[in-house]
Amino acid sequence: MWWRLLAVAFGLFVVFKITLITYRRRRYPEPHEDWSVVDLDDVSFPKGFRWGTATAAHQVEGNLVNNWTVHEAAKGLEPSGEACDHWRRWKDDFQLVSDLGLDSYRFSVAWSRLEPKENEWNDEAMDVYSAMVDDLLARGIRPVVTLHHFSHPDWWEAKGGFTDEANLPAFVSFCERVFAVLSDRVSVWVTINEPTVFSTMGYTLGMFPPGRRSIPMTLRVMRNLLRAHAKVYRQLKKLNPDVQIGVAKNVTLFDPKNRWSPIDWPFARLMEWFWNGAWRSGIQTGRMFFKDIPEAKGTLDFVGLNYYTHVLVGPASVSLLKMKFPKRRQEVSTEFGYPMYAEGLRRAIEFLAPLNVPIEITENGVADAEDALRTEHLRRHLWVLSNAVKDGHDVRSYHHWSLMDNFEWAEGYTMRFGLHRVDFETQERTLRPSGEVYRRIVNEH
Ligand code: IFM
Repeated sequence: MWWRLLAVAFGLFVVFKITLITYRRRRYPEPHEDWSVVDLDDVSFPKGFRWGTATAAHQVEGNLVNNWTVHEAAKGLEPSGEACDHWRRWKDDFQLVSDLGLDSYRFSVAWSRLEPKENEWNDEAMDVYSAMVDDLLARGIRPVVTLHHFSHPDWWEAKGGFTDEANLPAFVSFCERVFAVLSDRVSVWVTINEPTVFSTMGYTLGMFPPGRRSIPMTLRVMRNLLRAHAKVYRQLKKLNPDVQIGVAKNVTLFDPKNRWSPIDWPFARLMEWFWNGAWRSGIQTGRMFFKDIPEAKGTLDFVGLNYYTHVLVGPASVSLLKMKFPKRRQEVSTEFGYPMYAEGLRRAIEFLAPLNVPIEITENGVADAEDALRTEHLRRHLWVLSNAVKDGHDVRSYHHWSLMDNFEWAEGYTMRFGLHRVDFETQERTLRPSGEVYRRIVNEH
């Protein structure tokens, strides 16, 4: 008798799981194109669509002293050092942007350069950023300024950085200072680059400064980043309501490693919520990780999308913690290890759409020293983007990461994301064939 009951219970369990998985597969599809039949030339973009490229201060400027340089030394990482020597070569680099025919350039300002010691301001450095803005505008290039892109002064880090809400006013006043000088000419601002990457890499995985591994601290930093964004947004809008202010959100998609597994599904959904959903609902509802942050509600004029990949997860594969990236059979691994999954760009756009603000693609690119994959990567992503725009998604720009090879954080100079190859011995920049392809596409559209 008992075995009959057991068989019935098992049967019911199997039916239940199959129903659940079927439902989830429908609700969270993971599309894959047959790229061999896609016409990648079939792209079009509306008039006014902006084409750009992006960099960040610590990755290109060189000779900075900040939380990152301290971390590089403490962990024995490759030092950022001179980087691309962009602080001296920026005019020539902007010529490269012009030569590509671009009309938008996203860069960040280095807080550690502008306020090397607490309350001691370097006005000469501010003049240089101001001259950069003038130069870009004279070239017909829209400057997009990021206020925090992973790096900040070491004196601020020593006080706890984003772990302590009491530190936020110092960040806000730095932002106000930059804004006071540049906002008459800069109309698009990114407060914080990739808040989830910053907090997870620095406080869960310990690969970014300050190299901690603590989930409670990660959550605290995530909330404080949202608070910081909200405070900066509200303060800057008071000073000049005409500018557009947003965040550059890294939308990494999480899919179950085994799509048949009833365990991998909830794991993927949990990761997705942690990485993407909590942030989006923080902006929508003013609540993040069970805490009220009412000032965050509605603080976006646009949302920046940094899209790179999807990550296949399940509890059995602690792939994320080991930074190992499984891929689907039909996918290609990029040099960074994660798969090329251009179809995910559409999903990332759809994820951000409920925020009801225009989307700017603030980053998309691939590490590819030999330039073997970049052209295909670029063309596939632009094809997906073109379809999303044709279908009515309000995406206004595309910024390729990056203008040139640069300091790729914990990976040092090993990961080459540039449209231009940089010889770090001579600082010579050479346009890669994929850069030429980008130039052609930009000029055709
Ligand atoms: O280089 C980084 C950038 O600083 C932030 N987004 C991802 C890029 C490539 O890893």
